[in-house]
Amino acid sequence: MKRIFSGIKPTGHLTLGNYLGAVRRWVEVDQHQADALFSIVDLHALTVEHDPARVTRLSRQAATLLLAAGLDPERCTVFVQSQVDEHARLSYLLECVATDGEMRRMIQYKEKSVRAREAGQSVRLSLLTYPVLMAADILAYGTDEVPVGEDQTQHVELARDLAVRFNQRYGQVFAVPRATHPKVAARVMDLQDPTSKMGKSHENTGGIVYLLDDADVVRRKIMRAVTDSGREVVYDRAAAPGLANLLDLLAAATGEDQAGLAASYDSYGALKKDTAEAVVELLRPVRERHAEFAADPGQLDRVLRLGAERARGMARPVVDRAYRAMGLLPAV
Ligand code: AQP
Repeated sequence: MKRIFSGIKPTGHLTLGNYLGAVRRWVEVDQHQADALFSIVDLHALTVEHDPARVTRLSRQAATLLLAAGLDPERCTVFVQSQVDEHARLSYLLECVATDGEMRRMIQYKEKSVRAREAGQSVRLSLLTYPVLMAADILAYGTDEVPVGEDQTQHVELARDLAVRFNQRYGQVFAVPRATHPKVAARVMDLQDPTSKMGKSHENTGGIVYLLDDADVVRRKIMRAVTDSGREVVYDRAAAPGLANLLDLLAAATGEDQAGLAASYDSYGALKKDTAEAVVELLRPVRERHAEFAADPGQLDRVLRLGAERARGMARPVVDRAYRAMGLLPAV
């Protein structure tokens, strides 16, 4: 059976981008057709300045939201990355396969290191190396497919490169994974700045729809979305990115196609109103179920304990093989 791995980092409250780019597919498709693992990748949240108590809170909230969105622990493995030591064990080995130049070319490193310096903060070494940890997350499970939003393409490519290089040098240990993206809304843009991605850790929250936003807040954010200066409703990502983003959201929520939707509107206001209602309805069941799951924290603890046990059982043999292949003595 195909193996799928994907993760989400607790750097902020989950957004509509996370849902449409990743989580919805995990729920609707991936957990039904593969041996799938979904992880709260909390170690990745430590690569920039962080508040420990907040990371703890956000990790639990993210896990609760994954269950609320419909991940079924009977069908798939839901776990917290830091509870499975194999990720960190393998990461070091892969650091011995990756190169310094490869790391410095990563777009997210370039962007975030500039941001940290501008904020007067030092750049953590882990910000440079975390794509290797992400490769370890993926490769430790013999993963075939990694369902992610478009922003993660470069990181999955790195995981592929490291798997191929490792296998060539030390013998066949890793499956070579590939990224998969949703057909629609693979890159949801910020409603206030439709040229940049809607990201959960971004500071300006006015253009970000969070999964736990009240319905009225969602409506307000979408009604205030920055649109383009024309009058006609067209689907053109380059010339009219604000409209294209709204059409992507409406298409993702309704299952219709963007160009057809564009042709059926003659005003921006009507498009915004329908998009707002469609998104509110899309998120309503997730919010409602989140409240139910949040009322029973013991259940989450049980799911995560079982998930970590299962994940360890899958990762350990792969990582042990990698240790032996690199010449390290087996543990006695
Ligand atoms: N805007 C988005 N559109 C489509 N997919 C998205 N994803 C994230 N944002 C969008 C996908 O969600 C999964 C988990 O994302 P993440 O936790 O790695 O990143 P984030 O939500 O973007 O959080 P940050 O901290 O704000 O990240 P940075 O600043 O690193 O981008 C992934 O599959 C991702 O593709």
